[in-house]
Amino acid sequence: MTEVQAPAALDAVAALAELAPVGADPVRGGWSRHLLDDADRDMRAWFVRTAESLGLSVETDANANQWATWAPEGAAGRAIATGSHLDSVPGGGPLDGPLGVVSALAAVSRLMAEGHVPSRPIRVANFAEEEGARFGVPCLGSQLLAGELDTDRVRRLTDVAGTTYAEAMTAAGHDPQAIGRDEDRLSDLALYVELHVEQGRQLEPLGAPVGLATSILAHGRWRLTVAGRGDHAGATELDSRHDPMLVAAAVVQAARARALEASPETRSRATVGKMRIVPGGSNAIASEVALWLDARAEHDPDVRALVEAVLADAREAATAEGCTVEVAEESFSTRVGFDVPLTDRMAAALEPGFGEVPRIPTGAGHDAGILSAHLPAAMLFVRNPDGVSHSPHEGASDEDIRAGVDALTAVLRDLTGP
Ligand code: HGY
Ligand code: MN
Ligand code: MN
Ligand code: MN
Repeated sequence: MTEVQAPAALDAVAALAELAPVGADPVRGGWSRHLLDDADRDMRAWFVRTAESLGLSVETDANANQWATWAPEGAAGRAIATGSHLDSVPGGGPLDGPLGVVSALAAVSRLMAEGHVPSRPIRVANFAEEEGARFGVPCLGSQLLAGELDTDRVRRLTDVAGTTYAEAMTAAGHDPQAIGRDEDRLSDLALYVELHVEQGRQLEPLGAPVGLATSILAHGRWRLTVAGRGDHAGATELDSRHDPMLVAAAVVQAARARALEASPETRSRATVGKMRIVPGGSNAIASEVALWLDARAEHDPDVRALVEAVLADAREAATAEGCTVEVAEESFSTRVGFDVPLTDRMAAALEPGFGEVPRIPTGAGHDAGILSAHLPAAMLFVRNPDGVSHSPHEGASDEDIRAGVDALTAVLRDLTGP
């Protein structure tokens, strides 16, 4: 009788190199992979191909999240879930997202190769639109799955080209009417562990290749639309202008000033990283400016207070310039404290290989944060020597990437042990 051979274990560094051409952005630098665009579809196709080559069964749920399952004979009960996302911010780095998915597939393949028999199924997830770069709402796939969003509102979300979420889903062969809380899938999961590249520089000074997450700052996004009067840059006297760019500039300044005022106790931070100027001509006073405020702080009320302070400054600046401001909250994510018993268990599983693993907070949002309200969730971070993320310069050494896979393998082995 011939034995069925497990496929060779997947090497995470090689897999990331394979993904490098997908969505490489020649204009911004880095990578742009947004929900169901060509790059995202190529990433998704890679996920299916790679998972199937390892013998996993792949399905896409109603919210466009992908799942690859390893459920050999003997695996029973609720599944252990791991993974991350394959989409990116505009011009992002190579690891924010893909590292967690690639490492999860690599860890599963390692367990297969060593002949591990999991007591429970292991599911590897690729969550849709984690960055919210196309439709404005971060962790869109996991939030929909968890029933955190108004599905009518989601169907109407539009991208820059005016395509709605419903249209984009339909075009890609998904049924937009089927989105929303997925009770069966959610109740089938025992817990979720997400590996992610570190964002910020806490592990490097500690000399640690991996860390465990403690918490995520409360955070949200607000769109401010400032309307003024478009006019000629040369012919319009200064005292008769209603220039929304002046208001926008005041908002950018207020974001920094108000966050500084509230720091360091509240760990407040506020950023304007995206702006749309209409009509956007160098010799035209703008008629309208839309700008996006990203605000974060330790606790939910700190974020609310920060946003109110920035908005008060925005309204004052608008009045002074004879402009108007409209505000829309695009998303809000409450503060997350990760599951302590699960994190303790992971620390114990990592101890033999890694010693005492540092525990660090993060200011970045994650699908693990969304899921933590519904099931035990925890995170593993892989050292990022410069701490840079949401930038093409994000990185981790090959050695640390492989250490991350070792760590996730140890965790999954423990969680699915006899
Ligand atoms: O914006 C964020 O925190 C994220 O990386 N989704
Ligand atoms: Mn990110
Ligand atoms: Mn991420
Ligand atoms: Mn002219």
